[in-house]
Formats: sequence, structure tokens, C-alpha cells
Amino acid sequence: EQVDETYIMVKPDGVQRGLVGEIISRLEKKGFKLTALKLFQCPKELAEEHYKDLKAKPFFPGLIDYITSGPVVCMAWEGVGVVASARKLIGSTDPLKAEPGTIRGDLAVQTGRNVVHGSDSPENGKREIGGTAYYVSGLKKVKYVSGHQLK
Ligand code: YYY
Ligand code: MG
Repeated sequence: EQVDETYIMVKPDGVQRGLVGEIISRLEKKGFKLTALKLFQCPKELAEEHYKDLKAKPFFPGLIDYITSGPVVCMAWEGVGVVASARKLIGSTDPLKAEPGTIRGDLAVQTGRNVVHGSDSPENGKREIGGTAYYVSGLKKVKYVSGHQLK
């Protein structure tokens, strides 16, 4: 089966509220493999590049202010079906519509403060991990064998 990779970012509200461990824990317990992690202050240019598809939206300036308002934890995770599965674990964009049991469903109430980002396709996963994020943040993947992958 195809092993994919996804970019997960704990947003500034998640870091400020002390939810980093909780979010990592849910992905670890599901069985995915953490391959890179960095706490860093996202510069405006990278936030704009990351969300470039949303540039025309009315909420874009507020979104960029939010993402750059404090440190974020960016991570690369890999595993079979990790992109779609992580999106399921994260839940709907609007936390009030997100199912209980999901990260947003359990831990957030506002779309504009929804604590975590997850790539929406394997292509975007690769772009978000290997593209600008890599150069700007220094996020760097580490190769190792995790328990879930032991043969
Ligand atoms: O992938 P996901 O984060 O679930 O949603 P997107 O549609 O990609 O939007 C990215 C980001 O933008 C969302 O997590 C919060 C913010 N946003 C907003 O502030 N207001 C909206 N009406 C829609 C999205
Ligand atoms: Mg998105």
C-alpha cells in the first residue's frame, strides 16, 4: 500500500492553549509516524504562500494575522492513507460542525481558531513539507523505523 505524507501544523492558539501534546498523541495512537517537527514563528510570507489558494477570500487577512500571531508547531507525518485519515482525526473546518471525537470537535469552537492544519491532498502534503516550509522553517525529515512499521 501507498505510504503518503502530510503536513500537520498546530496553530498559535493550539500552542498557546497547551494542546501540542494532545494533538501529537492522537496521531501517534492512530499509528502514524512522526518524521519531522519544529516549533517556529511563521513569517508573513510563508503564511501567505501556505494559504495562497485562499488569497481572494474575505477572511484571508485575518487568517494570516492569526497564523503569524505566535509560534506554530509544524510536523511531517507519514503512513498509509495518512492525508485523508489525519483530516478525519482533525474534523471539519468549522469546529461547531466537527464531530465529537475529532480534534476540532473536542477542542475548539471557532473556525478562525481551529487549532490545527492538515494537508488536503498528498500533492499538497509534499508541497507543504518539501517546499517553502522546508527552506523557511528548516523543517527536516528524519529517517527511522517506528514501532508501528516494525516488520
Ligand atoms: O483545510 P481546512 O483548515 O479545514 O480549511 P480551509 O478551507 O483550507 O481553510 C483554511 C483555514 O482558513 C481554516 O482552517 C480556517 C480559515 N477559515 C476561516 O477563517 N474562515 C472561513 N470561512 C474558512 C476558513
Ligand atoms: Mg485546507
